[in-house]
Amino acid sequence: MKDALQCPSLFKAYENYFRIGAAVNGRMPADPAYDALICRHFSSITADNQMKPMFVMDHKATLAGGDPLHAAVRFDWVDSLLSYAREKGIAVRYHTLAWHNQTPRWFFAKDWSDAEDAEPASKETMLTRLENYILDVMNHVNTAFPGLVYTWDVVNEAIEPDQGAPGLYRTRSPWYMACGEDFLPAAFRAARKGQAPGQTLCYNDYNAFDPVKRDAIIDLLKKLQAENLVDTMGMQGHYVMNNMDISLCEAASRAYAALGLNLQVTELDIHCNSGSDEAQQKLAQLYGDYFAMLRKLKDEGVRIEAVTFWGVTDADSWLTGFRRETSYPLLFSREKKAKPAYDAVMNM
Ligand code: 9MR
Repeated sequence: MKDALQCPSLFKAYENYFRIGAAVNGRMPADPAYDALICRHFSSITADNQMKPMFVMDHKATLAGGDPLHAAVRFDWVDSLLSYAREKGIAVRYHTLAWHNQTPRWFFAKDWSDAEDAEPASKETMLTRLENYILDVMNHVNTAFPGLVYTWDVVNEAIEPDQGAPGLYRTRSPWYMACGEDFLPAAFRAARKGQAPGQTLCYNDYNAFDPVKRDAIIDLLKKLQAENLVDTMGMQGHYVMNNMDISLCEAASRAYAALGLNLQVTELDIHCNSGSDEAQQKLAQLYGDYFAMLRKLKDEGVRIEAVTFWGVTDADSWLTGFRRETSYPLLFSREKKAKPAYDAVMNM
């Protein structure tokens, strides 16, 4: 395998199709090898964690502020990555504004208490807090870093068929528990107010290829579209090599595009639990077929804005922890070599 820094640029190869992005963590910008790899191969970055609510909402300052409707925010984590992106001329997709996970529980408490049994805030309070938070983040980012962010994950992972509520909403989300489904249009309305020209507003979810979940997401998207609140469907794309079905990915992509929405693949990886030649060849075949499908859709006029890998090399992948076995899911190896999957994606 060739050193990834000796290989032709991924994003340049895809310049006529869509942006090619990667999720990056807070340590990568200061690591010369990662910096070089990111700049060579990616034209978009997403923070894997540090732009999520738990890294932005400031409990101490919120308590000190004493305003029951307005959480205090801090932007040191956000700004450090945005500064890096600006310096390197790389566009940013902002992940994420409203999510059930990685949002502090005190944000949902009446008096901002962090106690497990704290009294929850009312629906009205939560809808106001949501709007305030979204506008604080968007106004800050768009003022301090104009033109850098091209898309916002406004709501992440609100549909969950296993939890079975009408519309198949994720009922155990603190957002759903506080506001029912009304938090979704409220978040997008706030984001419409905060967005800068040229930015798209995205609904983002995993297993978006699954027909049951896909249809529930489509119902949601239609409701949002009735108020012109959403521009882009973000299909995360956390796949598993042994059961990935590209025809379902294609069918779902077409169904979302048929609504008139833009499309993004936002968190691409394909779990593969072996680094053997055979397994990595199989992974390469899947990646090749998947990208051929995406290029075909783009050629047919589907507006694919970006395809983002969830990590730069196999060493950065969340999958090894999540699956409790070593995963080899991306295009670049732990040794920063270009894998057969890289060649397959470049073979166009
Ligand atoms: O990659 C992220 C990992 O470091 C965090 O521990 C995890 C916490 O939930 O979130 C991971 O990123 C997730 C993303 O924000 C939303 N979609 C699923 C991703 C993988 O879990």
